Amino acid sequence: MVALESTILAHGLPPGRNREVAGRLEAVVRAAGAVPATIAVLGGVPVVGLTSHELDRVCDPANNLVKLSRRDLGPAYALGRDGATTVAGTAALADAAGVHVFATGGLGGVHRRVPSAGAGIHQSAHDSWDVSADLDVLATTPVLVVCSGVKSVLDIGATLELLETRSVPVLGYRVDRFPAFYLRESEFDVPWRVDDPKHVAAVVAAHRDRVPGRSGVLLANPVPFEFEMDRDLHDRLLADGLELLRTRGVHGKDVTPVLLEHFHSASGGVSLDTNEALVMSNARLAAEVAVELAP
Ligand code: PSU
Ligand code: MN
Repeated sequence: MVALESTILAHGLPPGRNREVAGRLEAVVRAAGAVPATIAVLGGVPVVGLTSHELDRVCDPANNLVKLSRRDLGPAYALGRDGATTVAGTAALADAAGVHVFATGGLGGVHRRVPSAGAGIHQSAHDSWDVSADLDVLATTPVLVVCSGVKSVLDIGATLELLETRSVPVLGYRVDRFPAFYLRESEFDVPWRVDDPKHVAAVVAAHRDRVPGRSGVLLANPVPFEFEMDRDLHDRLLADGLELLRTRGVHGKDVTPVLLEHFHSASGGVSLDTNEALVMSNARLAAEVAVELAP
């Protein structure tokens, strides 16, 4: 089985497109011989393996789904809410349901410096404490997360340092450099390179069965060549996006959705094609590994 998250659907992609991608993700997992399970909370009940009807509900903006990290699950259950689970929320529910392979777009991480109101004063995660719970969940939950690295809107170096501190193995799929979501490469090397799903499965099994602790594994799969964003366009959008956060005073759980929406609208949809291509590629690879891991 392959778990799929719902925040990317409800808060990461625009209405309409989100439902198409949801269907295509499930299809690509099935085509590779695995069973997809998209995860969300509906009416206060965690659902692992949404039906087509339930996917419609998650993707319809009229339903105003809450973004649910792991810490938000209890309140959402008790208050009977509909919510889309982030990597952190999804990984926790997948593990509880016995699903240990999970595909997403980009993992959350340590946020980077945002110039703040006072000239010359900078705010980084060091001051804001904005570090995604995705990292903590990956450090404590035995799931394989397949993603295209972390979003380039984050401090990639700091995120990799934290993954090392928390004992999460980081694998690059057929690459030597850690990918940066919209871009195939960041300036950072991957600690380990693997070149086929069999080897990924072997690493996951060894980590799970022979290494003490309960951390997950991160498999970084770069966006397919033909869908990588132009680096200059990317850098421009990022600079404008960070400025937007500052002028609008965006913080907390809204940072990631606002930045992604800025990329999508300011690039005239180019970043959407990139985002869809990378998450599809991750779902396919996750399914290939899940098949190798199946007894
Ligand atoms: N990858 C995507 N689109 C997304 C996300 C990841 O291609 O919308 C979401 C994931 O759900 C991830 C979340 O867990 O962004 C990170 O949010 P935050 O930085 O608030 O933890
Ligand atoms: Mn955050």
